[in-house]
Amino acid sequence: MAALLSPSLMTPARRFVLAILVIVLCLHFMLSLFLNDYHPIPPAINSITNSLSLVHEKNSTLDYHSSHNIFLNSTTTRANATFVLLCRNTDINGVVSSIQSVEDRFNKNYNYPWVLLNEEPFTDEFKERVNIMTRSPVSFGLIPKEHWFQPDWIDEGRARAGREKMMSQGIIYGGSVPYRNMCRFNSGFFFHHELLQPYRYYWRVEPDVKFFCDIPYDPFTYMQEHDKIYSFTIALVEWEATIPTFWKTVKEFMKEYPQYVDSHNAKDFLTDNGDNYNLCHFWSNFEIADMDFWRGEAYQTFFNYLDSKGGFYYERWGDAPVHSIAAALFARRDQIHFFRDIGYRHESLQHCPSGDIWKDGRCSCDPNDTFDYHINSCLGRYERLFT
Ligand SMILES: Nc1nc2c(ncn2[C@@H]2O[C@H](COP(=O)(O)OP(=O)(O)OP(=O)(O)O)[C@@H](O)[C@H]2O)c(=O)[nH]1
Ligand SMILES: [Mg+2]
Repeated sequence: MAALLSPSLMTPARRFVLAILVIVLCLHFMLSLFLNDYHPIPPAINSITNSLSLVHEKNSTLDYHSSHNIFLNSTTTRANATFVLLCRNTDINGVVSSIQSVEDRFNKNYNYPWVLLNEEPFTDEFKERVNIMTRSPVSFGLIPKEHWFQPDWIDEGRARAGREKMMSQGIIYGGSVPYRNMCRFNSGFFFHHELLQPYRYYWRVEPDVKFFCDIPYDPFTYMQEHDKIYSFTIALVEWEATIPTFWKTVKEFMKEYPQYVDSHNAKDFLTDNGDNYNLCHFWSNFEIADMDFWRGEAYQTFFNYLDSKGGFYYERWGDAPVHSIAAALFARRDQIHFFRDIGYRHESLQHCPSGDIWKDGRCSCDPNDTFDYHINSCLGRYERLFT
């Protein structure tokens, strides 16, 4: 530089280049002093460098799974997985709030896609409000009529009598046909939707749910690497009046198809004396699970058997006991997983971790406010399967 500036070497051309350089430098200095949003590097180049550093960061991160004291290199191997959210256009505020919670605590670092499903077309306004919440791809799907509405072979007179009886018992959603459509769809059809065909694992999200803690590893790859097929955060007892003939039907199924019942099953989670149903189930508004299990022969035969009895409409069979009983009977007990480190709330129950998990996860919930060992919780029963 000193040689360049030496007067003997200062030709007019060099003086011109030097003057331009000084002007550019002064301009840059003044702009960065006075303009807050001044970017010397164009944003497009910035975003390329950012994503390069993100890739680098992701590949070099070893994730700590605190509830199991293990390290997982989960970001280098991504799972074939997606979020699934069933909702109506009117659910938009709750949908946006749930997506924000998932993105902030987990998915902003992983960018798993979202699939939203509805039996009516989503409006443009709905789509716009969802799209701005995430950098991940979002697909909006319409549910085929035959996967949603009450089938013609259901005896509507009998179904109406069932609804009226439940209304008189004060059962929540007891008189609702849409609620029954939803339970049947979540039990037997969502994983057949064309938008879900490319995927194996899903994470179910509902409007207005909250994730309390950072999730600094990939639960999908955790499921895959540990051969899990179903996972939960809250386990509880079902309202018996919604499923009066359900367990009887399950027992008939087991008698007719004993080949589907796994020899290392979790039946002890469901029954106290080997015969009764204790009403325990996993709360299915949160699920991370393997759709290949639902698509497999055992579950398909089970769902068709249940459906043929009409209990989704004559009673009010929920997808939670249906999924839970299938996972507990047709899989090995060690293929079900409790995500102790995922702090989660769906009104009006929550699971809040405690101790180091709570601290490391920067959980925003009160660790004393957790359903885990409440009188109506079935977590203790689940844990006893492994002791
Ligand atoms: N598209 C659509 N989605 C529905 C309908 N009914 C329920 N859902 C969705 O199905 C899921 C379960 O329904 P919820 O109403 O939350 O049922 P719940 O969790 O048993 O009861 P809540 O205590 O009301 O949350 C949610 O994701 C809802 O958005 C419906 O008629 N159409
Ligand atoms: Mg709900």
